[in-house]
Amino acid sequence: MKPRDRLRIAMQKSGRLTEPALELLNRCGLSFRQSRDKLFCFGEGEPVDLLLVRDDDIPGLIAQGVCDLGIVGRNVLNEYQLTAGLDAAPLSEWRPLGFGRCRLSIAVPQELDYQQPKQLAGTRIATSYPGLLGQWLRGHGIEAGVVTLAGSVEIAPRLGTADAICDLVQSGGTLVANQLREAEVLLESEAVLAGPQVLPTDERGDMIELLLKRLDGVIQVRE
Ligand code: PRT
Ligand code: ZN
Repeated sequence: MKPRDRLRIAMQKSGRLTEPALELLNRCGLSFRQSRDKLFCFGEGEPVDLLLVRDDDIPGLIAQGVCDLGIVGRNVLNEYQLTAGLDAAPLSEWRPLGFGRCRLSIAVPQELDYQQPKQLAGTRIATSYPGLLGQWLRGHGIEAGVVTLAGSVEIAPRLGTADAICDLVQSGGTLVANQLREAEVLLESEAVLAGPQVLPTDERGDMIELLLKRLDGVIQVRE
């Protein structure tokens, strides 16, 4: 790959994390001009550009070295680490960013008298997070069917394609609307700054260190 002298950060193009991520970068003193196709934002002062993509693509872009850093949910980062395979470059969570908070939870039908994980044995659980769910099930010694769905996970029990779900929960409103209730929390998530485990040794590494310093200042003020 061609060496780059500008830092490139991947972030969500359009979704829950877009606005707070841009605001945070602005508060770190970075400003951008968007390209016409809205896929790229050129850094105006500092040599830092943004690549605007689907959140699910962010860990892979960092692992491939297409981007140096990414702003992504811990849920997406951890799922990638568990499912990307051994060849993929390992990534690190460099900083928690304090927005996009939610949890990855198992939810069961409201009428089920849920008491303990053991009750999930032999059930089918629908999820978009087969890696994280599989890890939790193994950790609890539970054998259950994992039904991987790309979206609309919460309606699977009503459709009869699953007995329970494992999905992101924030207010809990979606669960209530689907007659489900939270049974187990697998992961507390928020947006994080993700990057390679080892920083590049060129100017980009220096730029990352500077960015981390500014980020720590901004986060400290906010807390
Ligand atoms: O297009 P792209 O793939 O980039 O977007 P996306 O649709 O995959 O992502 P998006 O914008 O929905 O979410 C981006 C990230 O925001 C997630 O990966 C999480 O890290 C974080 N986040 C925070 C959430 C939520 N809160 C959230 N509530 N992501 C999704 N939800 C959904 C959840 O899946 C469920 O359908 O909202 C519903 C539950 O919300 P409550 O409030 O009803 O409990
Ligand atoms: Zn996504």
